[in-house]
Order: sequence, then C-alpha cells, then structure tokens
Amino acid sequence: MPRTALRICPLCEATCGLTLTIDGTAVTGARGDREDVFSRGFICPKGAAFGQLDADPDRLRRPLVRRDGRLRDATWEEAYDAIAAAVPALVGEYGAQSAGVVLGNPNVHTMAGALYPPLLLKALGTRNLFTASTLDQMPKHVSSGLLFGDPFAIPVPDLDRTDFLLLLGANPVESNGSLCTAPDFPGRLKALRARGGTLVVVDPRRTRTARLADRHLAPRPGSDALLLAALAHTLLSEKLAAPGAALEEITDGLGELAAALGSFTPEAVAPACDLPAAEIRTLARELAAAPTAAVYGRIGSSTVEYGTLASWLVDVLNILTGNLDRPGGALFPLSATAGAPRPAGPGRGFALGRWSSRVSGHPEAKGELPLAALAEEIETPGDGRIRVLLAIAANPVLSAPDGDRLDRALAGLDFMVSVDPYLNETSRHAHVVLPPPPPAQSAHFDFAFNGFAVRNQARYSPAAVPLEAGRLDECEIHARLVLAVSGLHGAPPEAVDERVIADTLARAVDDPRSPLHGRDPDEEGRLLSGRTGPERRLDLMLRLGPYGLTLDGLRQSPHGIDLGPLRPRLPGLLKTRSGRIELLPDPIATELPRLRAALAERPASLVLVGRRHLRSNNSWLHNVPALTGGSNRCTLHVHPQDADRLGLTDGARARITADGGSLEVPVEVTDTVRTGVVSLPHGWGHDRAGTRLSVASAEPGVNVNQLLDGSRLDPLSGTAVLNGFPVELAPLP
Ligand SMILES: Nc1nc2c(c(=O)[nH]1)N[C@H]1C(S)=C(S)[C@@H](COP(=O)(O)OP(=O)(O)OC[C@H]3O[C@@H](n4cnc5c(=O)[nH]c(N)nc54)[C@H](O)[C@@H]3O)O[C@H]1N2
Ligand SMILES: Nc1nc2c(c(=O)[nH]1)N[C@H]1C(S)=C(S)[C@@H](COP(=O)(O)OP(=O)(O)OC[C@H]3O[C@@H](n4cnc5c(=O)[nH]c(N)nc54)[C@H](O)[C@@H]3O)O[C@H]1N2
Ligand code: SF4
Ligand SMILES: [Mo]
Repeated sequence: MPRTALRICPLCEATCGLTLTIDGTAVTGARGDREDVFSRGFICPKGAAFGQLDADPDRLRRPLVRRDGRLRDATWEEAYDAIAAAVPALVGEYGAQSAGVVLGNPNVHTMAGALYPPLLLKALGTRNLFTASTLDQMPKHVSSGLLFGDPFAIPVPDLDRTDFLLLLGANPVESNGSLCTAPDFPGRLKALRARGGTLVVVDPRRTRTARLADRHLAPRPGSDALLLAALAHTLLSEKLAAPGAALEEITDGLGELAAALGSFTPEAVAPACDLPAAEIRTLARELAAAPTAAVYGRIGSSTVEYGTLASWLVDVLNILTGNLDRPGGALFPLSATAGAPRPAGPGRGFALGRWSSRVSGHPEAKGELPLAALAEEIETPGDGRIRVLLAIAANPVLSAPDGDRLDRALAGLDFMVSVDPYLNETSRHAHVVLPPPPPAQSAHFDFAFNGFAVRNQARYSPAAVPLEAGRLDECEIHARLVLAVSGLHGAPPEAVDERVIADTLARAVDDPRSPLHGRDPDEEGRLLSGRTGPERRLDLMLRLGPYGLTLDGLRQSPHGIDLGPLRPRLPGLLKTRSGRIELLPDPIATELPRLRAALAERPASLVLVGRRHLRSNNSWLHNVPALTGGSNRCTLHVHPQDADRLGLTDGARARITADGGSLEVPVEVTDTVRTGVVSLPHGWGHDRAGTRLSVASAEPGVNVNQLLDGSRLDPLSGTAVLNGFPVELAPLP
C-alpha cells in the first residue's frame, strides 16, 4: 500500500512543503502540502520531479576511492581510512594553509551543510575557504556587515504587505526567489498587484517576472549601482527623503550622504544606464510617495562590477524612504534557531580584509576568499600552496570562472575529497568521493533560509524513507570527515555532536541572556530529545532560540509552526561598533569614486548576462529527464536587431568570445533580451570524460563560465562578475 510522507523541498530557497507518495522505499509522486503553514500547497516542476531526482540511477550508492589512478567502488571504512591516512599527514608536513575547503550551494539545503562545515574548518585551521557566495550574494553580506555590523542581517521585502516593490536583477518567477524565502513568489507578486500595489522590475531581459510588472525598465547590464545612486540622489535633492525619527535616531552618516552621491544625478547616469533621466526621476518620486515600499536586488545587481555598491544602495533607498524595519517595507526575519535577541548597544563590528589571498592578495570577506582565485592558489608554487582540497556539494569546474583552468589545477592536487551524490565535472578529480543519500532518506530543517523568509515559521521533516542499507546519513558523513582530518579517525561520530552540545550548554548556562542561564548543563543535556546527534543539536538550538520551541513541538506540528509576520527588530540586531546603522562606512566611501569614474567610460557594444530556467538548478539537475528538454536549453539569446547586424539567424551557430576563451553556441533570436545584450545560462558543459551523468552528457551544452578568466571581481566582496561583461559574437559557417 502506498503511503504519504511530508518533506520540505531542498531544491530551491522557497522551501515548499511537499507530500510525497511512497511505495515501499520508492518515491512515486510529489504534490504540494496544502496544510503547510508557509507554502500552502504550492509546488513547481522541480518539486514535482522529486521522485525521479531521488531515484536517479546515476547517483552514487557507495564511496569511490582512487587506486592506481582510477576511482573504484569502496567501503566506507576504506574511504575514511584513505582520508585519515592522507590529510593529517599532508597538513602536518605542509601546514594548515595547504588545505582548502570549497562549499557549494546545496550546503544551504541540507542539515549537514549547516551543522558541520564550521567544525571541519576549525579542525583544519585553514583560511583557504571558498564558497558559492563569491559567485552569488557576498556583496549583500558585505553591505549588511558594513551597515548593520552583521553580514547575515539581510532585510527582506515584506512581500505580503508592501504597496510598492522595486525588484532589480531577479527573476523569481523562474528562480522562485533568493535571499527572500517565499513559497509561491509568483502568486505573492500577483497578490501585490491585486491589492492595488505596484511592481517595478529592472532587468535587461523581459523575463516572466517583468511580464507581471506594472513597469519594466531594461537598463544596460552592470549599471544598477548608477541607477540606484541616481534614485537616492533624486530623493535627497528633491527633499523626498524621509527616514523618519526612529531611523534617524539610530543612523550615522545621513548628513554626509548627499555630498557622497553628489555627481549621480539622473541626467549624469542616464547614458550609462541607457534609461531616460525623466524615467529615473519618476521612479524615485513613486518610491517616495508609496505608503510602504521595498527595494530588493539579487543576482543581476550582485554578480556585477559594482555589486557591493548596488547592494548597499538597495538598503540606502530602504532607509531614505523610511521603509527599513517597518511592516510593508524591508524587514529582518527572526528564525527559530537564531540566538536569543540581545539588547541594543555596540557590537564587535564587521571588518574586511583581515587577511588576503596568497597569490593575488584578494582581501577576505566574511572569512572567505574569492572562488575565482582557487585555481591559482592550487597552481602557484610556494609556501601555503593548496595541496589538499575538500569540496562539499560544490561543482566549481562549471560554476566558477575558467573551469578549464580549475579542471587542470584539481588534477594536480595531492589529495581531494568530494562529498557529492554524483561523479561530475568536479568530483571526478577526487581521491575519495563520499556520496550522501538521496533527499527522501534525509531529515530536513532550513537553518539558513528561515533567516531570510518573508514570514517567521519553523518546520521539520524527518527522513521520509529509512536509510538504505550501506548508506550513511550526510550528517554522519560530515562528522566522520571532521574526525578523519582531525586525526581522530575511528572515534564515534556522535562524539562530534556531543562535544558541540556540551560546549553550547556550558556557554548558555553562563550567559545571563540565555533561557538556560543558571541551569545545570548535564541535566539540560539529558532533556534534549532526538535520536541522532544532529537532531539533538537542532533541539538545543530551538530551545535557545527566540521562540523557545522544541524538536518534539515541531514533530507534533508536521505541517509547521507559524510564528507570524515579520516584526521590527532595530536597534537590537545592530552589531556595529557604534551600535548604530553606519550609512556611509569607509570602504563604501572609498569605492564610490570608482563608480563615479564609470560615468565617463564608453560602454561595450555587446555584453553577456545569464538566465535561469524554472526546470533547472545551477549545475546539477540536467541529469533528471523530467527537468530537461523543451525550452530548458543552453542557447544564446540574441535580440533581432543585434542578430541582423551580426548576420545571425535563429537556430544558427555562432562563436562567442570574451576574456577567458571562446565557445560555439546555438543562437536563439528573441526580443526578450534588450539590444546590446546576449544571454547564456550557466551550469552546462557536461561533456568532460570520466563523469557518470548519462542524461546530462547526452545534451551537454556549453560552460558559459569558460568565457571568463577569473580576473573580473567586485573588489570589496571578491565576487566574480558573471553578468554584464563584454563579449564578441560572430556567425559560424
Ligand atoms: N555564469 C554564471 N555562473 C554562476 C551563476 C550565474 O548566475 N551565472 N550562479 C552562481 C550561483 S548563484 C551559485 S549558488 C553557484 C552554484 O554552484 P555550486 O555551488 O557549484 O552548486 P551546484 O551547481 O548547485 O551544485 C553543486 C554540487 O552539489 C551536489 N549536490 C546536490 N545535492 C547534494 C546534497 O544533498 N549533498 C551534497 N553533499 N551534494 C549535493 C551536486 O551534485 C553538485 O555537484 O553557481 C554560480 N555560477
Ligand atoms: N529554476 C532555478 N531556480 C533557482 C536556481 C536555478 O539555477 N534555477 N538557482 C538558485 C540560486 S543558487 C540562486 S542564487 C537564485 C537566484 O535567483 P535570481 O536572483 O532571481 O536569479 P536569476 O533568475 O538569474 O535572475 C537574475 C536576473 O538578473 C538579470 N540581470 C543580469 N544582469 C543584470 C544587471 O546588470 N542589472 C539588472 N537589473 N538585472 C540584470 C538577468 O537577466 C536575470 O533575469 O535562484 C535559485 N533558484
Ligand atoms: S519552488 Fe523550490 S522549494 Fe518549491 S517545489 Fe519548486 S524547487 Fe521545491
Ligand atoms: Mo546562488
């Protein structure tokens, strides 16, 4: 008899609750859970393909260990023996900095990815940490760190209550949202318009999101910082800025802002943005006039040349219009596993560049170095060269600039471990591959995304299907990895969790702000429920959190616990040294002249931007038949006028060339992209030997990131410029 089980979808940031149909141990269907307190039945085609993804025959079932140059099936014991024999010895010989860690996107979609990488880094003692953030949202972490003292204090638009949403460089109808967790984002945008609100979308492509908007502006890519600066300038010069008493009282630098943004008039930025100045002024006036409004920018305003400035300006606008931290504006979520709120006051602050990368001297940001600089750190001889690499849920050969170079660099490592379900473009270089089980066999809690959700809520999914024989839970895979690199190979993996629990309890009972202050730590430890280490850690985090929830409480509410709409949290969450919002911090003030210089630059005649398809997810869903084909193809979108000018026709092949190399691509002529801009999706290029991706390799596509050489970065955040870089295009015979 088929049964059903609930599982939060781990495939994008929307975190929809799914009802899985299960026959034996096979997931035979997935539909939206109508009773889910947050997603209310919403599902997209990726969630609906959960069963096919879960059962993909190409998923690795057992570890692989390299012997005589070839990856072969191995037992877990052999895999960890190999790691324990290699990593501590190499690190002992060459030093802690000879180890590097790469954390990819799916870590934010697993419990293991939230709970263990910090322990792994601590065990290794290396500063060589590279994550997908420097291909993504690091500019936002940096701007939040500078403004609010906390790189994770990222305000999200109050989607369900706002009167006016200005959305830049995001296409949530296809991506389902990012740094703004909102199941059924499209439905929420339609509801905004239905209640009389206004949606303005800024995107060089007429996306499905732009088609829902009241107004769509299609600027030249890379110009968002200029556009946003001109909006702020207009608010200030037309005396429309009205932060309100509450924000004014806690904000430094309001007085200096007008001078800092002095040159960015709408007229001055109009040529660079390729937008009429009058249109920019109108937008600023509408933003100021709206009863409540939120400005929100994502990938297209982040992975660009002035990504940190654009991310900063988004919140400058939210502040100038008085919309930061108020219902209907942009608010800070409060997740159930956040520490208990602290009283307002000075904090430790946020510093950039506390150390730098060895080869090019890139400053660290949030403890990370640019992923675009990984290859040179492996290749360049000298003290501190990376010889050992641990890649967890990461496929940088496709997701980071210049995959060919990284591919060669990985091949030269002394030792590499991949924690990955697939043998793909990156993991094929590993000496040991540790495969996590399919998602139906894993428990789930959204440690990361609840902190960016448009409504406070908490939901827990136990594993829907028991762990298949011979498999290890991903949490145990990580815990054993921590032990193996620490020279504690063979110790029980629970010891890793019990240590964390003991340390956390010891701090909590000493902390006057903690709900456990003054209690007996051993007794509190015994009270924790949960069958596994990670469950017990989750229970403890919930108990220490702001709502005093427990794991048992979550289990008793399988569709989740609603914790209400977002509420104002200032000034309590500020952790700047001043204890205030620092509106014009030094690194920003120092970066503004570079933006000013951009006003005089002649724009390139053709630039490239990316795009996402609803049935894709970065580099790893091309192996699921239900999610491939149709319009989900790796084609180059070219505007008809550009196609005419360049002699290109729909369906023809073209050669595209940029800093990093050139590619042959099929052309799709479409006016959904503006003139002077072409668009190619990322995550393709599944044509390398030695992978096990039978579906993806049949329709490989090309790797757009081969067009980049890794030298274009947003300097403050080390984030790669993946959008708005110059390209040349020519027809192929
Ligand atoms: N040109 C261009 N490049 C881009 C982007 C772009 O817009 N344009 N976007 C960038 C962005 S935003 C991101 S986040 C990165 C993403 O790039 P990556 O961080 O490399 O992430 P993914 O491609 O999503 O998947 C990485 C790996 O995780 C594995 N995986 C899947 N599920 C699990 C799991 O449960 N556990 C483990 N351990 N592994 C798992 C997959 O098999 C895959 O090998 O790409 C970036 N690259
Ligand atoms: N279906 C699907 N969903 C996903 C993913 C996926 O690969 N597929 N990836 C997930 C991940 S890791 C992330 S980070 C999120 C990203 O979520 P989003 O930020 O919504 O990402 P995109 O859909 O790439 O939208 C970025 C938009 O920016 C536009 N753009 C490019 N350059 C510029 C510019 O200079 N200015 C402006 N204003 N716009 C510009 C592009 O045309 C594109 O429409 O999506 C997540 N969800
Ligand atoms: S929107 Fe995202 S979380 Fe929801 S079903 Fe689709 S992939 Fe899963
Ligand atoms: Mo991302």
